[in-house]
Amino acid sequence: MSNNRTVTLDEFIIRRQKDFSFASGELTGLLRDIGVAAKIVNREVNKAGLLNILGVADKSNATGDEVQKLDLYANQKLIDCLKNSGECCGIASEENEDFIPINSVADKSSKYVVVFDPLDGSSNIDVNVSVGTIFGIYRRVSDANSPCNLDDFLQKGTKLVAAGYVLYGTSTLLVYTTGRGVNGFTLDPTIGEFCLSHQDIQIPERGNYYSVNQGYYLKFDVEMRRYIDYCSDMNYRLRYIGSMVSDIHRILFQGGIFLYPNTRKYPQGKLRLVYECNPLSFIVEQAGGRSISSQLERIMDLDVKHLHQRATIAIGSPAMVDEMKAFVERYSALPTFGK
Ligand code: P6P
Repeated sequence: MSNNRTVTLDEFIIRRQKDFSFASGELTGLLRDIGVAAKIVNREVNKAGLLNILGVADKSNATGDEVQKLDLYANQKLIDCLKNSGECCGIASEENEDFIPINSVADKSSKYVVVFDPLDGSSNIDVNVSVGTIFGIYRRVSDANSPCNLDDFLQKGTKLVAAGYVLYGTSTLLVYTTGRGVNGFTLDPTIGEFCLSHQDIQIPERGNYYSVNQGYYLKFDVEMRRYIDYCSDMNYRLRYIGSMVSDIHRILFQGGIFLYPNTRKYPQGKLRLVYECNPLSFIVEQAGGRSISSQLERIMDLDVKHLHQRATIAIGSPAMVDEMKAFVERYSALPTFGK
């Protein structure tokens, strides 16, 4: 692909499909539909302050978080785009308690299901801090001639066929993988197209950033507190804006480690495994990074028991996640005095 010619997301996806003769084009269609939904959400995110879609929608979502109006808008747009495409047979969203079966369009039974967090970090919306959409795509495991079922969504991260995020920041970026590397596309508002801007993204081996909610320091387990002390001793810089997509995006591009360990309030961790941790772990691993839980298990190997399951996570540069793992193993092996 020539270096200076504009390559749109659509063109890139179609070209990549040609690499796989057996590709039916469904995944291509699905990725393109998500790109369309992202453009629609972006349009509203960018003018949210001008419309009456700021503020809390006096609702709470499947996991009890207050829902911002833009959350609901983004959720509905993604559902509408995916419903109309006929490219997927079911959806699971952070905003919906249960999964949503999608009837086949023109009797074409789709083989994919989509999981997403329509607007992650939404508590930042009212203060104009960047937010993001996270998605993952699985091949269905249920009978192709029947509606999708819960098993289609409770698959390990290792079964993802594609994952991505859209970051609505100073510019709007869509980053995705289909298991053959990670590529980033910046929305050019003058032509309304996502254009290839970051080809074959590789996470730095290590970086100078660590990203954790330092406010919970005293609520972390002692070995995690000692590791965070170590990050400070190493003069890593703390960067945390409370928007997982934004915090991890920085680390994907500049290196570092993002941590959301277990706390007293969230003994299983706060972040959701299905539509936050697994898709972002697939992307970071495809870019050469690592993603494990505070219990040092690979995130993408974790059993998925329910849609809104929470997980602890340490994700980022390989050398730094390996360092954290070794640190916690060493500390946990010490006698229990002083815990
Ligand atoms: P805390 C946003 O609500 C979110 O789900 C993630 O985007 C973010 O990383 C995390 O929660 C922030 O949580 O407890 O630090 O405010």
